[in-house]
Amino acid sequence: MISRRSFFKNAGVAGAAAVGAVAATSVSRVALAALPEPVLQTKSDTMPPLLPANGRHYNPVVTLNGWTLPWRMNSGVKEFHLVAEPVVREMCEGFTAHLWGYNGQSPGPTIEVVEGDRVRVFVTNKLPEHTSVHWHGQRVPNGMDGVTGLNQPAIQPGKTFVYEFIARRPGTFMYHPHADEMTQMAMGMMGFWVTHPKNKHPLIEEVDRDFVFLLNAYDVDPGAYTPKIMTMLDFNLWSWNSRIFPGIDPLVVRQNDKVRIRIGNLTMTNHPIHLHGHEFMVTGTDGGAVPKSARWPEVTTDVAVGQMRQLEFVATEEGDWAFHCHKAHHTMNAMGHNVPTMIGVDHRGVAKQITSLVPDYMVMGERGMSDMTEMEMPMPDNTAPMMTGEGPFESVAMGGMFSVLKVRREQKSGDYKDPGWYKQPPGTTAFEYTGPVSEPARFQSEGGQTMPRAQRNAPPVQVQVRKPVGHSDH
Ligand SMILES: [Cu+2]
Repeated sequence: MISRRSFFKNAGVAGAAAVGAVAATSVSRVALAALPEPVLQTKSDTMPPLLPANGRHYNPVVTLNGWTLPWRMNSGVKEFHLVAEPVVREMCEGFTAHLWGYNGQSPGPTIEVVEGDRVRVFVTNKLPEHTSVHWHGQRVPNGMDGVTGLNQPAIQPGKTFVYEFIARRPGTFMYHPHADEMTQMAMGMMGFWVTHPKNKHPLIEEVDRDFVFLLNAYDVDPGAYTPKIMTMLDFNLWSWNSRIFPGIDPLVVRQNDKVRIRIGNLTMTNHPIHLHGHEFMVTGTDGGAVPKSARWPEVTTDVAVGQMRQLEFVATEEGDWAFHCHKAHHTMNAMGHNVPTMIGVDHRGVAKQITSLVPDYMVMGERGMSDMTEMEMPMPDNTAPMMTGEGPFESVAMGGMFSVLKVRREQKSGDYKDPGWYKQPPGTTAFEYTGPVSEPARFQSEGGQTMPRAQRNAPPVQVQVRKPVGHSDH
């Protein structure tokens, strides 16, 4: 974490408390005299929870591959400074995207406050176009809701605006622009907001670990750096906090910890989020805590567009448990979607002829797509591998919205360090059967009855030639 000390040299005495009482219902003009210096983040690592240095105490959240924005207290007001700006985000090792975000990263930093806090957020616009910030889900005065044109004039490039309100409702929220949203959200402008309850809350339980992340999606051509902003549905990178597997950190917990995971969706489609090894309850949404009588157990919960979900469970089962979006295309990277299905097609001869015309043509998927994990194919620089991630046995063959919940008995409370792969107790791993196998008659033709071996005099198989990693619009 670094701060740019000289950033607001001319704006006043950074760090010095402004004097004067804050009016209860309006933005204090005094506040404008001294901006808190912006804190920037240069890394895409998961930062340890930020314990509140002042103000009311709470149990902080952990932002997956992200961080929480420090604040300063100014006459009882929590002051934050967001800087909307172009950022360089490493989405996984070997693949970097040029995005827009806040304070050096996309998504922006998580903002954590306590119910009843008076909050003042300075927003400086360093983008080439106007912006605004909407505080999704929160009860704010109408003029603080951030819809450009409706609630406020836009924040022009180079300008700083002040948002001020009381965090009235505890819960799980997010922030994002309400100005040229199609561009600004496709470029990665968004962040998480958590308002912790002031007192013991009947529906908000205390947990040992509280993870947060946003679902986002990008369309970056292989070899390119900047997302295509006109894409509506056919994105090729499905990410959590602008990271793609194997770039997404594991969620590390101690066995029997009570765990909460808060997820918000700012993509253009829904994501059924699935946890292995445990059942969870959806205990809350961006609309608030779910009444206990309305909760039911799930292992997958759909997070629709513009929605947020809070999952809670006790991590009783030791191991490395997959945690991912259940849409199969969302656990792959840099996919072109106009590739014909080749399963069952033996095109050894055809491929040879094509290769003489298209030298780097690759026969793809005649035994399914998992060959893609080991294939060395010509790819432009700065391209995310399609399916990858080394596991303890072999490649996990995943990308995109995939991570691992690591439950360990020996993990110390409050320790988020990756413990490495789980050592399965002897005799508890699936193994190969080596005894005799009886063969039913229908096994005798290749592929069973539905996919018989090519008949004689059959018309020749048509093979469409496509490069594997290309991506085209429809
Ligand atoms: Cu998904």
